[in-house]
Amino acid sequence: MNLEQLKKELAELSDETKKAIAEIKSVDALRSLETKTVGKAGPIGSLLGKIREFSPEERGAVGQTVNLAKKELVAMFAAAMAGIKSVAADAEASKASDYDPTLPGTAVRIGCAHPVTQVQWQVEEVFQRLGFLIETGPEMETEYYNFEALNIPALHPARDMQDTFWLENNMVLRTHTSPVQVHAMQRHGAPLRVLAPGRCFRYETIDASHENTFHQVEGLMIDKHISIANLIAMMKLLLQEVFHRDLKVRLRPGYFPFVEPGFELDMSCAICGGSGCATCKQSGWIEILPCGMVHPSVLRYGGIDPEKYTGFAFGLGLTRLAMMKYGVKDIRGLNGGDMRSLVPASRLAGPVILEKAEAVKGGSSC
Ligand code: FA5
Repeated sequence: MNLEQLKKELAELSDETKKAIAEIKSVDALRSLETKTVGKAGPIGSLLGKIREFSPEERGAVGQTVNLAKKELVAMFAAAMAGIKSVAADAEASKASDYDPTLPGTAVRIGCAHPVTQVQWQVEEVFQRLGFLIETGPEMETEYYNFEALNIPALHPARDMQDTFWLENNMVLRTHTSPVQVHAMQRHGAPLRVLAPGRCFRYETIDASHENTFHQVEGLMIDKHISIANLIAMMKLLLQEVFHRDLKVRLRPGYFPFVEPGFELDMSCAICGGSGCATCKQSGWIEILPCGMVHPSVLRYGGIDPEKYTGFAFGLGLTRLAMMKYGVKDIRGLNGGDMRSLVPASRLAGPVILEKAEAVKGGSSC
C-alpha cells in the first residue's frame, strides 16, 4: 500500500461513516459505531498498525494522514452525538408541553351545610323574627330534667314512650329537647319565648324514619293569655316559612304528660304526596310537630305561676322536616355520614368539601 492508496481508503472510510451516522438515531448505536470505527480494533487502528510497512521516510506523512483522518472522524461523531442529544431533548420538552392550559380544570366541588343544619337555620330565623331566644340545653341530662320536671315521675308509664340511653353516672342522653323548657323557665322566668334546637337520642330500632340520634327543635312561648289559637297560628307560619307553600296538615289529640291539652300535628308526606310509602309507613302522613299547652305542673317546676301565665310548647322533628323538605326517603341518608348529603344534586359527581358553612347560612344556593 502506498500513501495514495491509504488516502483513498481513508476517504472511503469517511464517506461510509458519514452515511452510517446519518442512519443512526440513538446515542448507544452512535457510541458503538464510533468504537468500531476509530477504536484500536477498527479500520483506523489497523491502518495505524500498517505504518511499519512504509519506508522510514514515508512513515511521518502516513502517521499524520491517518491521525488527521481519525481526528476528522472523531469530530464527525461528536457533532452527530450533539445532534441526537438535542433531538432527544426537544422530544422531552414537547412531551412536557402536552399540557393544554385551555382545557377545563378539575373542579373543586364545594359542599354546603348539612340539610338538617340548613332547616334548623331557617326555623331559627323565623322564630328570631318573632322575638324568640335560642337556647341549647345539655345533651347529657339528669333524670330530673328529662322526665320528672316534665311531669313524668319515676314509674310513670310515659317513661316507656321513650327508650332511653342510661349512662353509668345515672344521667341520660336526652330523649327529647323538652328538658330545655324547664331550664329556660328557671333561667329567664316569664314572659318567655325560647327556641331550643339540638340532638336527641333514643334506643330504638332504626328504620326509614327512625334513628337513634336525631334532631328536634323545642319551642316555648309563655305569656299572659296565650291560647291554642296562638299555638296553631305559630305552627302554620313555621311550616309555611320552611316549605314556602300551603301544606296539608292535620291536628289530632296527642298525649304528652307535660302538655294539656296535647296535639300531634302531622303533615302530608312530601315523599309520596300522601299516597303512602315506607317513609310514612303507608299512612300518607308524617308525624312532625307534637305540641300543646304547657301543663301547669311544668310551669310550677320552672318557677312560673300557672295562675298568671299560660303557654304553648312544641317539639319539632327537625331531621324528619329536612327529609320532607329535600325529599330524602330514608333517614339513614342524612345520618349515615353519606357525603352526598352535603352537595346539591346539580353538583353531584365526586368528592365534596364542606367549607365555609357560615357563608351558606346567609343565602344558601344549596
Ligand atoms: C317528643 O319528643 C316531645 N318532647 C315533643 C313535644 C314537645 C310535645 C313539646 C309537646 C310539647 P315525640 O316523641 O313524638 O315527642 O318526638 C317529637 C318528634 O321527633 C316526632 O314527631 C318526630 O318527628 C321526631 N322523632 C321522634 N323520634 C324520632 C326518631 N327516632 N328518629 C327521628 N325523628 C324522631
